[in-house]
Amino acid sequence: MKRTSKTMSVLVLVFAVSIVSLSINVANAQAVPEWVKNTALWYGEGIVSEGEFLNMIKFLIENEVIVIDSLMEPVPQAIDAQVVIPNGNYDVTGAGFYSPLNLEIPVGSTVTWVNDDSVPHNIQSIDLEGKVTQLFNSPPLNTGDRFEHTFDEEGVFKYYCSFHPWRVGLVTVS
Ligand SMILES: [Cu+2]
Repeated sequence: MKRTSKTMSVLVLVFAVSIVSLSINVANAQAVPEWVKNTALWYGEGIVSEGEFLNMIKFLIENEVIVIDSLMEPVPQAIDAQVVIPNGNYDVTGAGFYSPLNLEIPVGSTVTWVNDDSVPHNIQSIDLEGKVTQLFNSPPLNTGDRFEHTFDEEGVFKYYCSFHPWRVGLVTVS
């Protein structure tokens, strides 16, 4: 049982390394020394310690058999995010702010606005002075309707509802 779990962790580690590195040096891969192969085998069999196994991985990285080129600049992962137009959003005296009021997302992410209010709203992009821009402009959204926009550039983007212009929200893309 112990042996099986150790073999599994070897597989998981090797898999993780190959995801991170993206580039195993194929030319150098021919030159993997016997002791490295034996260390991997013996670690799987529980003969050598985890420290020795990790030293072997370190050796492969230091000798550029495994080339790690994606650790320095992690690529931001685009996500699917949502902004809710809550019930009571239309009411200027209420607290029905967009939720979240300032959505922070990685570049390339898609935002979906959902109207959970009892009356129609729209989503119009505006500049910092409050003037409508053409970046995204939804049709009127009835209760339950959705509108989405993908943010391909970094920046701070404002929007409002032209029916209820006191409702202003932000999307911060980085
Ligand atoms: Cu509105």
